[in-house]
Amino acid sequence: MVKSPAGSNRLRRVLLLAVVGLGVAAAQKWDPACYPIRVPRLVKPPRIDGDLSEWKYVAFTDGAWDILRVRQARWYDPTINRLTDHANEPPPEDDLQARYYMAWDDRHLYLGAEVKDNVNDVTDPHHEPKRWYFKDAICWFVEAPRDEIPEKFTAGDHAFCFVIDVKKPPYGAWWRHGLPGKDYVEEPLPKSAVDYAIRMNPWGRSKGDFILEARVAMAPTFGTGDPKWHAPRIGDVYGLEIVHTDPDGGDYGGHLLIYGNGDDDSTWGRMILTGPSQPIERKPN
Ligand SMILES: [Ca+2]
Ligand SMILES: [Ca+2]
Ligand SMILES: [Ca+2]
Ligand SMILES: [Ca+2]
Repeated sequence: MVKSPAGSNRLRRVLLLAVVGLGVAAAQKWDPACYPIRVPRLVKPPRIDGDLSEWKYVAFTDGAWDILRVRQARWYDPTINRLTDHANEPPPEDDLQARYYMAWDDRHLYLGAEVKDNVNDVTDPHHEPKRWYFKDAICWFVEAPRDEIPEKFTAGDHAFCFVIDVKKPPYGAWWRHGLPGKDYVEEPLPKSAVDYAIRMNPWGRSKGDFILEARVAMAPTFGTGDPKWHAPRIGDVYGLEIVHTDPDGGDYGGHLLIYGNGDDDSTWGRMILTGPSQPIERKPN
């Protein structure tokens, strides 16, 4: 079939727009290699008591996150990164804002968060132990070690999820992970492998605010997954995504996804275990 000149011009325009569109999409694609997450080794193990002050200044953090900052991130997808509106909501930055901290030593991964939240919500009308994402929770998704293969909770993928419930129910520290030959294993983190503390309203500002301080033993968790995992050493590369859920009275509610796009571990950030870091130095003037 011979196309008319008008038809072929139209076709050229459509093709050109498609190519430009693909170019924009490619330019905006999230490349975890562009944002290395350097997690320092701690010289002195912290006390797990809901106060991060003894280690937060020598840990990894990249400052405060809220939906406005996440919206500018390359991995942002409005269908999964969201806040909810149940009327009478505060401004978006007061609905959920958090600083996350991470560090490691020979045995443990240390996880911390300082969070401003308007409502503490840990009730779920259809509760199941594995439904941390229907409650206020922070979950660190870690692939240990990182590889370039897209996988969803196969052996080597781990999610350490903390429900912000001061009653610390049996599902309060949850472990979604993969075992060789078995994906999406859901179970509580073994008590012997985890220690955590939650302090509510630490700044006298909002009853929804909290500090979470946790440590997870690596050998009994990472050691069950990818056979390539070994005891942590400086230079090891893991995958990392943080998922922070915030229903605030709704059902499936707010989600901040940091450093990744969901369960596909090839979208997770590149986390590098480094040697100890020094606190920020402040000059006399
Ligand atoms: Ca502490
Ligand atoms: Ca909130
Ligand atoms: Ca992978
Ligand atoms: Ca909340």
